Formats: sequence, structure tokens, C-alpha cells
Amino acid sequence: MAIRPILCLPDPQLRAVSEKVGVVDDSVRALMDDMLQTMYDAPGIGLAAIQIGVAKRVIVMDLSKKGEPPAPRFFVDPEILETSEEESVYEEGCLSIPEYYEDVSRSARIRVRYLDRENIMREIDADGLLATCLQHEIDHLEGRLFIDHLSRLKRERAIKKFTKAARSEPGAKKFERAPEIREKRG
Ligand code: GNR
Ligand code: NI
Repeated sequence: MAIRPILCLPDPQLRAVSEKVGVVDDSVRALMDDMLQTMYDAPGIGLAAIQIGVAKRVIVMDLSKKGEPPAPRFFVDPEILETSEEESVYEEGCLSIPEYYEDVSRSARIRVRYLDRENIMREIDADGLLATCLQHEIDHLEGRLFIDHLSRLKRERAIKKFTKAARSEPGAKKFERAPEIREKRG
């Protein structure tokens, strides 16, 4: 098991469409273990594989409250079978968009088919936080982020803020400005 670095906005990998897994084998379970450890360390309540740079349709989640025993959940190749007309609003955050929170409206209830950790096909009816979190994570598998559900103004502000921040971080080479510009800024 290993804690892996979480990719952040504006990393273009977060926009990748993840590939179907097909069969949950030991290699997928090893990925899930790393994802779970990474999620607990962050800490977060859900994580999609693309957030650690793996473009596979794998999600881990734990919605247990503080003081409750851990309740890890695993969803592979999830498919939304039904969505309610009724929506509910939840203030969302994302480990790939740190310290940014906004209300998002999504289907209040969904039915999802997926493979579990033992490669067994299951279906669940989700509501409340589980429905919100599943939709947030399934969006990641399609390269979508929760800011895509906001107004264009809010989305572009968020992207701009994180692009600017990434440039001034020493580790974020991919998004750095040309060296001569950085030197001028000290
Ligand atoms: O930790 C997380 N909290 C959260 C809160 C409201 C709605 C969705 C989430 S998921 C998020 C972790 C994450 O980024 N998963 O992709
Ligand atoms: Ni997220």
C-alpha cells in the first residue's frame, strides 16, 4: 500500500476519459488499496483513480462519520441506470481542487450498477450524500469536475486561480511560465 500524489487542477490528466476495467483482479485491488490509503490520508470521502493519474474506471469511497468504524466502498465500471427528476443541492469540494467549495445541484436519487471488490456485479439505489458522491466520482471517470456544473464565470475564476497558483509552486513544472518570467518575479 502506498500514498500516491493527488493531481490537481489544471492538470490535463483530470480531463481524460477513464477506461473500462472489465475484471476486478488482484492488480485492481492493489490500486484500490493505494487509492483508499491516499483518500484517508488526504482526507477525503471519495477518490477516482484518475486523481492519482490512473485512467481506469475505479472509485473508492468511505462515508462513515468521525468515531464510526471505517466503511470502505469500491465501485468499478459504474453505470448510472436511473436518475430522479428531483435534484438536491450539496456543497461540494474536490481533492483535485483544494480548499474550493461550491453548491452543486444533482439528481437526488440514482440507481447504479457496478462491480464490487470481489468482481461481483451489484446494483444500488443511492440517495443523500451517497448519490451526490457517486455522481461526483462518476463525473471524474468522464473527465468532468464539479466546477463544470457551476456558472462559466465561477468555473473560469476557479481555473484561473489554480493555474496561477500552480505556476508559482516549485513542483508544478508542467504549468510553469518561461524561466525568465519567473526570475523577474523573484
Ligand atoms: O472529499 C470529498 N468530499 C466531497 C464533498 C461533497 C461532494 C463530493 C465530495 S468528493 C471529495 C473527494 C473527491 O474529490 N473525490 O473525487
Ligand atoms: Ni473529486
